[in-house]
Amino acid sequence: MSTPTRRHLPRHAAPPATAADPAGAALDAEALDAEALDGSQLDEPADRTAPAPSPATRLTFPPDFGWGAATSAYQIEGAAKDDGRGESVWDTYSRAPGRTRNGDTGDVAADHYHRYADDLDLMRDLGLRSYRFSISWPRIQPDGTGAANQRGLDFYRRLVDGLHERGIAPMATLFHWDLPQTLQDAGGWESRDVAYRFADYADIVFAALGDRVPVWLTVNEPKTVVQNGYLSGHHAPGRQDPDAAYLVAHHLQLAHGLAVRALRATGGTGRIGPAFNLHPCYPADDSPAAAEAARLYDGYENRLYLDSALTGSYPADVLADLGPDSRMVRGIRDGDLEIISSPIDLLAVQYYTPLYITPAGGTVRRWPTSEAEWQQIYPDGMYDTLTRVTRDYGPIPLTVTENGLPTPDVLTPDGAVEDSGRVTFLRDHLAAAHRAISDGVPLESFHVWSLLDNFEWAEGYEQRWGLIYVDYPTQRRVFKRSAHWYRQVIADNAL
Ligand code: IFM
Repeated sequence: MSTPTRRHLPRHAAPPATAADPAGAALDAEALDAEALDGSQLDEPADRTAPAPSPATRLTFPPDFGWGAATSAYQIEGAAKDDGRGESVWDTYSRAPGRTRNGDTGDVAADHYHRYADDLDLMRDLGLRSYRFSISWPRIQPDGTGAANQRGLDFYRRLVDGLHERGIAPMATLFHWDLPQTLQDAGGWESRDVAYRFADYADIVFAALGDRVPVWLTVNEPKTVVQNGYLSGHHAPGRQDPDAAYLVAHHLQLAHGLAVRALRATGGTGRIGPAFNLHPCYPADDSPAAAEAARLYDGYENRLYLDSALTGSYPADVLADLGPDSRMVRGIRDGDLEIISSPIDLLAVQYYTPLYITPAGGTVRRWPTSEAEWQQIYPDGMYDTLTRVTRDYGPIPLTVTENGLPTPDVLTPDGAVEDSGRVTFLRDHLAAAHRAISDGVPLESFHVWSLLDNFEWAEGYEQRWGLIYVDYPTQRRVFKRSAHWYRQVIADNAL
């Protein structure tokens, strides 16, 4: 490996308070020039008392726009030991002392596995047209290999059928981080073989559900696995090994490509693509050094994944920075990039925060953060991200599969949850998405993260990301103000 760069510096060793963004540790250390950091503004939308927009000023979305919400298996299902489910890396990680806030685990979560029928009714009441969920690999193959566990498949069949019965289009993610522990014990994503095991698992799922799921997503946020799982170590499997991290990136990309090919081999009509969390990387100042640093940062944050999947090559600057002796570069075999860049039908984009890169390659904050301190609230970043993808990679259909924030939600005695900060956030980000559509971005759907409050990984249950409040002791669900607002947006097809 070449001389360690900023991506390999020990800042990743400090556990940041983020679940999804690798720059969190650096943000902590370098936020001294931040402008407004307390986030209290989030519950004070600028136009709280403003009248609703008149029909003339409304932002109308394209007909058939896919209004949606998203979840993932480990974060909501619970039922950790039901119906033959095996252990995943997140069972292991969250049960280890000190890994998650308050020692929280996904053992029960929002108990969606048992309450899915009621949750489907809530989705219908919300007016959803699309529901993005993930399939738990250890429910389908408890040990990550071999015969399918029929009871696991049956659960997803019931879920998918229930969606169709309610007129909601299923969008299924194959991997949202819950790798079977047995495969982790065999090397996890550092092992090339696991990418092939993933393709076997995908085969099983396609055979069982391929006729009922119109859109498949392969790997959710490979970058988060790389950066949080293998650089900072505050996600499963809890490693801090930069050299391993980028080999993992390659194998996750390979797994994506193999799953695309597996779907094509079925001859089915389903569409498929990857789900990338993209962070616009802006220079923190006007200096050439900041521009150069932002360029490389963008390579690690975005182009590593976009270029390989969409153009069939890894970015040269990132490969040069990793160096010829890095495990990743040595791990790339002939033909891998052809597999990784197998033609896809759509690209899923997840946008949460911008990053501002200093000349030294660190990060600074420019905007208020949400309760997730890694998340700066910057709606224009949604516009920049969507238009950048279209500009740089062509008019591939896009779906936003995650966008949202945690807010300090409280259930009042009269049964209301006033999350006005979420309403403001979603309105502003949807307006930015609308502007991108107006400027030619082929965005076909938008999924709020998240449908329900859920297990926010290392943050446990403390952060609430849902449109729907979950009272964990009783598992009662309550529409937050944002859910009522979103229902109206969907009904109007307009902001
Ligand atoms: O909860 C996560 C999700 O699992 C992946 N994307 C980011 C969300 C918020 O951190």
